[in-house]
Amino acid sequence: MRSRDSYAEPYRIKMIEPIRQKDRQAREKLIKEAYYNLFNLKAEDVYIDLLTDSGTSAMSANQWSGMMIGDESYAGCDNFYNLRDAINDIFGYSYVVPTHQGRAAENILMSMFVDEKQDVIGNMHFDTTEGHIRLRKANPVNLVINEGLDPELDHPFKGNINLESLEKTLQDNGPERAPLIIMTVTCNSNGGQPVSMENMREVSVLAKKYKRPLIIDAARYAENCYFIKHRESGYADKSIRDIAREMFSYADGCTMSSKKDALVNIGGFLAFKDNEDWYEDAVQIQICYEGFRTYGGLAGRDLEALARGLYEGTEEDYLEDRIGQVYYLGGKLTEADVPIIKPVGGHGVFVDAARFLPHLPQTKLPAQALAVELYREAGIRSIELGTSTFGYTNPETGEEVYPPQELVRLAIPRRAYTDRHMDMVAKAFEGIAERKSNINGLKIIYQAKILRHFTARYEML
Ligand code: P70
Repeated sequence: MRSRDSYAEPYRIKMIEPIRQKDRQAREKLIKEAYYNLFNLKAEDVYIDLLTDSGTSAMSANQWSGMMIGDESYAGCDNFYNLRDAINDIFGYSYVVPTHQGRAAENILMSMFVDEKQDVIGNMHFDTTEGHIRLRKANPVNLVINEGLDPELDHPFKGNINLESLEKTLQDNGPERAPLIIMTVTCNSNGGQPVSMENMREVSVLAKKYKRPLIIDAARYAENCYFIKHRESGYADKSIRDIAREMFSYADGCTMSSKKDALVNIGGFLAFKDNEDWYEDAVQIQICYEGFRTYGGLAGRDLEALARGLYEGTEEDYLEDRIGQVYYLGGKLTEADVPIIKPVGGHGVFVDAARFLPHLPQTKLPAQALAVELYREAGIRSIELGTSTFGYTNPETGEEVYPPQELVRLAIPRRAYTDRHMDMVAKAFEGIAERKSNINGLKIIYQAKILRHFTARYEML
């Protein structure tokens, strides 16, 4: 990776959106009224919004001009064919099912393959994927390598799946128990950590041996390809596009939330390499939930922005600047002694709240407490990836199940903020560090049965 001070952003800014920081008193009031759930805040009350990198990117002039040639025909619009050609070109997949966003593609996929009591194996499913698996009364099984769960360990591919555990699970659970393998690239839940090409290749060997479909969750595939190029031997001289082509050749299909690496504000798709029967099955469900096969819940203009964004997302100078900015923030936080997951991932910096607030046990929701403090300190919005998001109450025993990590994710939107915004984030952490022993934690006072973190209410302890 080139040093960040040897180049500047490979774009200039033509349109801006004002943001303002409310004063501390106002922030205290607003977060209290939001029941300490950052999802409940109005965007205008947020100064720097690192809630998600999903759908928050700045589109290019090229994408905006594409929006003007949206063909809004119900059936067979031009833009669908442009999208299909782009996916065919970049991923090598022939059958494309557009959806309104990634989770809709997951819904179609799970409806096709997953039944009650089955195990859906993956490196580490993201929360919406887990939600869809649980909605079908099946179990998400995460088999990421042990190194992937050690926040302090520097390992180049912490998103890899443990191949021995994978083979054992496939052996023990016949196809009727474990219908599907999903590889999430990069692996969001443990810090935007990449999967190596070697690991993907070996997973595909096992998938073929045990005759299970292998599907890639491609939300951040381009960032994953960037890491392969820079960390895996034999790929330094290959283009991101060549690397992507190879990676997707190992799988049978993919789901994609296009709101990430395809640089659009809305959109997703499900694609299959060559299985026409799967495609026709998927279209049946798509028509019920999303729309006709050539638009799938998106306007023609959205399909066009997506087709163009897919190409832009694989450009080398864009990716270098994008990941360079994430590393810039990671470096600033490390200088400030804030414990973060190492190495820094592709789409954000993940702060280890358990180590930052060691006096708070998991029952006091340290990661949610830190996310709240970041808003109180500087109006910065982040997201908790800890007990609120991944813990749950076991419906059979009523017991609280705790996840292995307590993280606060600072997800960086693409092409939207400058390094000076990142400086402000690091400064906010310095402010919190000075008074962190006074942070007492939170408790949940309301929760939904599934994906509770979106709507939970909290009380300060
Ligand atoms: C995020 C968002 C979405 C996602 C993902 C992977 C690897 C599928 C999806 C679903 C979701 C989010 C979470 C909390 C707050 C805001 C947004 N990830 N697979 O930020 O895609 O959102 O398009 O339905 O990361 O990581 P979609």
